Amino acid sequence: LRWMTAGESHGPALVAVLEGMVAGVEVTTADLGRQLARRRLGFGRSPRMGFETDAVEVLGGVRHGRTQGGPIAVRIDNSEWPKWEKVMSADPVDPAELAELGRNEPLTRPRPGHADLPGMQKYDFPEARPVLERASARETASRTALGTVARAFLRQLLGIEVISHVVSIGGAVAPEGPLPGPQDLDAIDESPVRAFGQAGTDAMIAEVDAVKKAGDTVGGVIEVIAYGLPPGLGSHVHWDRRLDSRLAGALMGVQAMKGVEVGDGFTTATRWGSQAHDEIDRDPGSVTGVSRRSNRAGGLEGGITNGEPLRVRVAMKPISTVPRALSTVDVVTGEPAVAIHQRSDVCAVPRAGVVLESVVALVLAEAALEKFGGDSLDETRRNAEGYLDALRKR
Ligand code: EPS
Repeated sequence: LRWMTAGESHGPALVAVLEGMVAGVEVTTADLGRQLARRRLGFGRSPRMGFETDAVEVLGGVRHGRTQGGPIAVRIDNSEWPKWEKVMSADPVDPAELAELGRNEPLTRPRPGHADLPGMQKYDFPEARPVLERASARETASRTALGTVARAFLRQLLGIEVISHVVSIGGAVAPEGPLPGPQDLDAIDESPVRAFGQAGTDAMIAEVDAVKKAGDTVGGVIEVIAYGLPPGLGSHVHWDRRLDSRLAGALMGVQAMKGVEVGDGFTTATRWGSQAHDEIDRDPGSVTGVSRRSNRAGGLEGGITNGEPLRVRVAMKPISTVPRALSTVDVVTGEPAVAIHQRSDVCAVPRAGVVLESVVALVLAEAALEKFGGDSLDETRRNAEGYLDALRKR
């Protein structure tokens, strides 16, 4: 399975292609629209989220609500485009006309923490516009759309469900409690901060309010959980086949993510071995005939799923467009300056969860296709069921 995206934040549209998906997966434009709408939710979002509607169109690979086995292409229009038509035009525009546009002011005061400065240095740009257009988290709409196809595949293959919830925003941390399940996703989506439970929701809303009042931005930690995975996805045999390595890479590939933890990750490093691992019991009711007393490993051992829920936590940095602007240097004058600030999210953590779910779904769909192969959903399912039957008989 391969996925690629193109398009700028203020260009005409985002486009994305998913190649290698089997035929026969039921998915509709409305399904894509629903996930894109979830991505726009959340307390602390930028004003743009309120008016950008994510009109999505499937351009190829799906017919009458079913994937056809060919590349799936989607296009998500930017409703902002009319305002940016000249500034972001693919073809040359008369410089005199451009000079009159306030929107085209060169962005020469790079934001600390953003791709602005290293991007300008690397690509030899005199200002940050071409960097921020592509670095923007607007791009995550494309991966959310493709991830919807991956989710549909996983659900229709083996009833696999991928959910997420926000564990903390800044210093506000959700109290420890039971893990949310797929049945809790609606309640999580109804929380303005996508937290599981009222206490965490209240604390995180208060945190975002305080940050907003201070003219600042804030990050947080999101947990993604996948239920219903069979044991045996990924492999211990080579570094780039380990599922934890691939998940971490894909999750770190989402804008603003600074850390990934599998299962209890960093806490596990503080525990003694007897307290760190998940002891195994006989369990005739389970596919493998065994079950675990705990799931500190987060469903992965040796880079292979072990049949327990997959659990990863991702740390997101505060948005680097800080209203109370940070110190920088103007790249034209060389003088100290205040960093670019237009509008921005105060906190994008709640909506980032939906993106991370989509990315996890893509990686899991890829791993499932590697394990089970096939060209149609039915064939892949037969292969998966054959493997599970063999596991049960062992
Ligand atoms: C973004 C800045 C904001 C966000 C945008 C990502 O856009 P603008 O600069 O136009 O106000 O709204 O996110 C989206 C449009 C989206 O769909 O996620 C940034 O700098 O990354």
